[in-house]
Amino acid sequence: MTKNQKLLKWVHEMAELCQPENIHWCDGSEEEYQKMTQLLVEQGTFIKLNEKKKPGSFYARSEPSDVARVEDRTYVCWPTKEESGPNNNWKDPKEMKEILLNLFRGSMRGRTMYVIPYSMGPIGSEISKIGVEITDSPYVVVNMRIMTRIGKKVLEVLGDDFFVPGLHSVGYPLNPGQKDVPWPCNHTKYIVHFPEDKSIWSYGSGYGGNALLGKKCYALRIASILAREEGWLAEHMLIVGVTSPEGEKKYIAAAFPSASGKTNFAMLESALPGWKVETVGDDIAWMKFGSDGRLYAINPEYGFFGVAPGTSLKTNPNAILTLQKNSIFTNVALTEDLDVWWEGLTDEKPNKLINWKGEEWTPDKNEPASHPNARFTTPASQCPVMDPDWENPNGVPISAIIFGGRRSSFIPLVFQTFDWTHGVFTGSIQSSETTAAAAGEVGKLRFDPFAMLPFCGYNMADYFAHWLSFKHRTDENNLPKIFVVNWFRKDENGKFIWPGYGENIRVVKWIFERLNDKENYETSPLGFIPKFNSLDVSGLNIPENRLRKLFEINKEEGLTEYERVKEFYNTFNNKIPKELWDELEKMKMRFESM
Ligand code: SAT
Ligand code: MN
Repeated sequence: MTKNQKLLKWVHEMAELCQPENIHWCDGSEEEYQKMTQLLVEQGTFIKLNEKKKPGSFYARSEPSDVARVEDRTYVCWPTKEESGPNNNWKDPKEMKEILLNLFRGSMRGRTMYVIPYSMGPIGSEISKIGVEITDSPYVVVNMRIMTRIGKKVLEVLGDDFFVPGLHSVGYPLNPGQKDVPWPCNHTKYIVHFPEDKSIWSYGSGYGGNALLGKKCYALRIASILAREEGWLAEHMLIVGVTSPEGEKKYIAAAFPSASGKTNFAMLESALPGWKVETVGDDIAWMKFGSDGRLYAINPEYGFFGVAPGTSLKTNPNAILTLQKNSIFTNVALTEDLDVWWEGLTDEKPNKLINWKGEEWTPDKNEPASHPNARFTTPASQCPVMDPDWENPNGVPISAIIFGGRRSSFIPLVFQTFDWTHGVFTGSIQSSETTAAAAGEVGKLRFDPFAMLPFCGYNMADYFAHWLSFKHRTDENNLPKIFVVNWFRKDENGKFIWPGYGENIRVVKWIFERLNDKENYETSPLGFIPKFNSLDVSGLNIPENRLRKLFEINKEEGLTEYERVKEFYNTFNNKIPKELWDELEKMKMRFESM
């Protein structure tokens, strides 16, 4: 199994604490997966889907209160609150450990404790990192097997080295003879990170990023801490390879908040002939310097945990092709012939469904049949447009970074920032309207710098400084150029102006041309925007006044934004780097002289 003393000791101690009935070390084999999915079917957590429609696939419904990440229950416990920053919930680590020890004591009674060794990134790659998740949820095990590389091979590579320990319990112990429920969880939830020992403790939820600890907890929160220590970047970004009709290829990374179209962008089917997009990753990028001084990115994940509603052959055909088999669907709707359905999958709604709550549903019902944060878990290797280099252990060279948010107004369809410092400033003030990926209000504008607000494992002011420092780590010419996009701008009637999806390639094309120094821009107070007629809108039939509206930049809104940002920066107790304050003043002056 393993001779790693730290691992053996930790598993032993956690078993003493949680008191499971059995311990199972996951080997990651196909046979083990079969057994576990079978067990989940017997327990009522999984329904096996129609083998003809979705071979090897399963359907799960969560408890209606456990449907998304719980940001207000997520903590990063540095020794001081200052180190965690205003962007994280905080408690004194000793106090928090006490709380958790009490919750975890006996929390796995009557259950099996699974030990999942996993690798974020190709097993054995220099850039990859290893974690071990202990969980009492077989649902988590089978999802982790799709989302990360797990099992025996990981232990072999780990040897005696460092790993990130992550303890997870659904917090639903079983008394002798007590019947289990399909989705065990607990009303009390804690998702906690301890930077000092790089450990993760997650209690009470079985859903997504709360429970699959390799994803947000490790690959973003803990990894962002490691990245600062070691001089690299762990980011909430998709990665794509873009090839022009001339056969030139460039890689682009893009940060968007959760449930804002990263998976769609990552698998984009170009609406412009000759342009091709290939997928490296859809959610997380780890970027490190190569020997040539450029930034290279890997996707540390192995699968996609994508938002189902809105995904269709029209909006994202490659995702639909990916999820045809060996997939897990959570909180979508179930059809009469045991297939899955969600809002937007087909124009016509099925006559009869079982909704995500397990109730009969007909189209006249006034509520969606699937939960807005319903998800598919599906292997990346099944995606027909995976980039040939998606598992390259050295990563792919990044030429551009895009920041995107949901903004109904103010932010134009696309602009390029003036330089690295201005780009970092722009990332630091990125804002977006909230989505169903996190529990809480939807559609509320909030600052979400670098789309990392819920995922940065330390004070974001220090994170901004870390980003700024990259200018001094290499020649600035080696660094990716930084852009901003906004697909979500609305007209007076609240309708989206830009068609989005496959048409977004037009924006990518403009970015691509900018990277080749084409004179296709003009200067605005926000940055370089497309010169009129330089964005390829051939065949789109958007009237000129609507096109202009996509790029409208308003002085008053700019000055309001200035005040918003000032207030935001002031929440960081004088920690915001002076360079960013200077950028803010420069932005103000540009708007004033409009
Ligand atoms: O539940 S997850 O955290 O994996 C999805 C997301 O919020 O991006
Ligand atoms: Mn995400």
